[in-house]
Amino acid sequence: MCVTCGCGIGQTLIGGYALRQQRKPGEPMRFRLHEKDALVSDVSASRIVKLEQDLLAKNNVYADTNRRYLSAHGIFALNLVSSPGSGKTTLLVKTIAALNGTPPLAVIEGDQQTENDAARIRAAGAPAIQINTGKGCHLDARMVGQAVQQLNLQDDSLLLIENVGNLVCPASFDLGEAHKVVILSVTEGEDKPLKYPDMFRAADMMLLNKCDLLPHLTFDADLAVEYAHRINPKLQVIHISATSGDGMPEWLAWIREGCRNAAAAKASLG
Ligand SMILES: Nc1nc2c(ncn2[C@@H]2O[C@H](COP(=O)(O)OP(=O)(O)OP(=O)(O)O)[C@@H](O)[C@H]2O)c(=O)[nH]1
Ligand SMILES: [Mg+2]
Repeated sequence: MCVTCGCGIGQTLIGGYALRQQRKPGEPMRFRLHEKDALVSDVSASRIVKLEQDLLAKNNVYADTNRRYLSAHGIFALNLVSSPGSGKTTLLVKTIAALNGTPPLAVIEGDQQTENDAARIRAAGAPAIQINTGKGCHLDARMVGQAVQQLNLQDDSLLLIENVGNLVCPASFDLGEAHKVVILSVTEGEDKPLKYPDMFRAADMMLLNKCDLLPHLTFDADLAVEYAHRINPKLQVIHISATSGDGMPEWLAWIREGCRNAAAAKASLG
């Protein structure tokens, strides 16, 4: 269970397979937050904080394992996070076409339901695995670790992870990625960094997407960037349009540099 929001992971499917359970059959779930669950009624606020810390600590162990695996294989991994519909999959499809196989890449798709996005990625020519989180609202490091095993990634490659569309919970979960990339589209309003600061604090890169629509909107791009920098002064920003291609060269250059660095770090390990 996600104690941040109370969502469940019981229905998670990774490439159509159920997420392996850690508890023994018959053993109760350790965390219950819904009111109907008996365990929750006398859970104190401090206990909930403790449960949340335990959950994130456990996630961090899996994330560290993922990170060690990825760095040992020179794989540059990005975790794309945003509201639903900001253009993550469209950007990935355009990125796959533009990179044209160099470096080799694979995609992990996260959604509550449907294989739609994985199908879009496969149609664009890249291997993809879909994680359906059921009632869950974010990917966690254990899910990603299992998906990585199924994907059979190449050394010195790129791994692109599209998280579940949600500007809240994915901020808290390290997946072992090199960077979180937050996508904010210009139809969402300038104030999103102020309203959802955790996500903009956790990210290293912000893609301000759908900039082709700016002439038709009252969206103030400078103000959105100012708000984002108020939350995270180090946040890099690229103005981009997945449909027109504006900003894509800068985005691709950033990816290629990350891949080069990941491969060089692997080589230096011997
Ligand atoms: N005008 C414009 N539309 C875009 C752009 N990028 C994506 N879209 C549109 O935005 C809609 C949502 O795009 P998706 O790529 O499915 O967004 P997503 O973030 O992957 O959505 P979820 O996976 O559901 O969270 C689609 O209709 C896209 O065509 C863009 O740069 N400009
Ligand atoms: Mg998508």
